[in-house]
Amino acid sequence: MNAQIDHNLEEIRRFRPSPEFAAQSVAQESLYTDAADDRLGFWADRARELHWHKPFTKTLDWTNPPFATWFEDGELNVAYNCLDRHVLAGHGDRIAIHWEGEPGDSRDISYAELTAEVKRAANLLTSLGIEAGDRVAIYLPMIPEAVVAMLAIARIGAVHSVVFGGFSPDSLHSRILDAEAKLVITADGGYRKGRAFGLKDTVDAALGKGAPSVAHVLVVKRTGNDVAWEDGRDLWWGDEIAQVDADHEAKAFPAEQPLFILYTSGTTGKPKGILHTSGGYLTQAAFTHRNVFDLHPESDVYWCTADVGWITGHSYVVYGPLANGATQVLYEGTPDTPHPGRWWEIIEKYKVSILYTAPTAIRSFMKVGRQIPQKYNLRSLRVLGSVGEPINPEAWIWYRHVIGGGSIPVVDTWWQTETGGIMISALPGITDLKPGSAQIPIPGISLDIVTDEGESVSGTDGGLLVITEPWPAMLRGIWGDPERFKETYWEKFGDKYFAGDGARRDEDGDIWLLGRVDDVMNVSGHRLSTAEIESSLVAHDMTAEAAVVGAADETTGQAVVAFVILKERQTVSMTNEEASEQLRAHVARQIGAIARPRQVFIVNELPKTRSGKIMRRLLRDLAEGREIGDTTTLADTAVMQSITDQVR
Ligand code: 6R9
Repeated sequence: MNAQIDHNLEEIRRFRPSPEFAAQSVAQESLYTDAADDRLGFWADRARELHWHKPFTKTLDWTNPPFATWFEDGELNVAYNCLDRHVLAGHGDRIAIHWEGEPGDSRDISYAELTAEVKRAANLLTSLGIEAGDRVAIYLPMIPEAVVAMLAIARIGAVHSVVFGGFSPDSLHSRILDAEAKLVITADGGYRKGRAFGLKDTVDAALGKGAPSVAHVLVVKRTGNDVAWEDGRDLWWGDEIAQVDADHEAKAFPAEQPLFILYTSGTTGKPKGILHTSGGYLTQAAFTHRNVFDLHPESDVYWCTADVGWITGHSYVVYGPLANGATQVLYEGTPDTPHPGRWWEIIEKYKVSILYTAPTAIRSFMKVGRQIPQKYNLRSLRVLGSVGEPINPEAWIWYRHVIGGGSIPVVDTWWQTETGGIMISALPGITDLKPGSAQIPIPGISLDIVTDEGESVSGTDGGLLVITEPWPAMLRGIWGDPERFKETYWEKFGDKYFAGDGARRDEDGDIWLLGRVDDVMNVSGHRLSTAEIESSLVAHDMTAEAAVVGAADETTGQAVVAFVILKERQTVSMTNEEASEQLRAHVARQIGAIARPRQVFIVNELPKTRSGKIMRRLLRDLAEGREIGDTTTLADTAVMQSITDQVR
């Protein structure tokens, strides 16, 4: 266990909900008792809070594990639940989205307006030949059209695959191919750090590598920069949407209709297409969003800072908040553009009351200092949330005090792309909060911490986090690869879902997450696979061999550190610094800027076991400046000394 985690575990502060907060709390203690008495009945009741075109009679079918179905014989329309339902209930004038562009342009969109736009977009998709079950790739910046596109696809029973706008042509290409997308929705560009960046050009490059399934590319005009155009294939979103009918009736689809695929890094190089379906997913997204954030839709202004390219953007920007009729902020750009107080300015402008963000962002604000947020009026805030990686107690306390004014709840939420919705979190208004701990499973979720052999650990021992019962928003599989689904999550323990995280309980039974136990890194809350970056490095002409580790980093949680052996002929023509710089740029180009290694060390050897496995644990020791651990299983024990000499 590393020093930081040891430090976390000594944390003993507790914060009881204030009586005023508890008195108005959405969540009630009875949620826990109801779920404990009748878990499936509890989830069925939550599902019935949605609108069903055809009510379900069956809750869970787990007769063919690990393939679950929830509410199987029911029928609903996900977009109807997020839009029409609120308009019909008389909330059409309520703002759904306060959109803020990075350059300072903004748009307020009511539920009635959002519904109207989604209806048109649904008609447009249909006119382009998209049918229920077809896959559509979305490669957009954080603009309202991203939300409109997702909901329009859902409305016609098609399946979206959102690819984060920072991914490279190669990454986009492999995702389009894997899902056999028929259509790509993109923009001419977007704004980031004060500059317009191209998106359509990346789509062109991706499709240039061959993508026979793609018939059309719909392009939203955002930045107005020049784009190449392929007649017949490329269409302007604005032109097309003006020509279609404004009316669209939401048809019912089965509860298990696929809703989206979202790719995430695994332990091998190839990203996994995580598949989510409709009824169970929406049930858990809506329930957790309402209760974990204490959402009062008539008065709150909610802001989740995640990009729609990540699962947090799916469940807690699009589906959870809109299913609950929330008013939310959507922001296009970076936190420090055009000035370091941009986020706080947005909170003041829209009177944001609930903020959901990541520890990496909080730590970077801590570095800049409290004098920046202190210039703004943040008194509208009443709930703060954290997601993506463990939040260290110092950051938790800073968040509560500097951003939250010292007395409002901070909830740390543990979950994954695969879980679809929040699984572990305090409920503000009920739980005594403990900085650094994600605390307890939400009502209706059953989990455990087990040894490598699958036995429950005793007391406060560390172990592996498993989910012991199926849950509504669970992934239904890996797109096109049922075997990999079984192998990755179920083979290890048979009937329990293996999350890939280490965890332990403290004396109170609260859960502390201890980080990934596999070769997946967590950089600024984004999952990256060591294998994927290694294969990118090795794909470069000058690389002979590469090993990648995630090293603890004060700001980003973990950082990518690479150790590379160059091919013989290269070493003469270039300095190590030049080679290292080229390789960093190469990875950023191939995978995306998020994967760019913090450091690339050029070395002559890598530490390997007799069976030839690279011992990344030793490289991590080195990258984190620790004394090198046990080297006795190395084939050549002198290797670490020689690498250390080259690196330090
Ligand atoms: C939602 C999301 C999932 C992995 C997960 C874990 C880490 C997420 C966390 C956390 C500690 C938290 N993680 N939230 N670790 N405390 N509150 O981040 O999904 O991108 O799939 O990542 O992130 O390691 O296994 P995803």
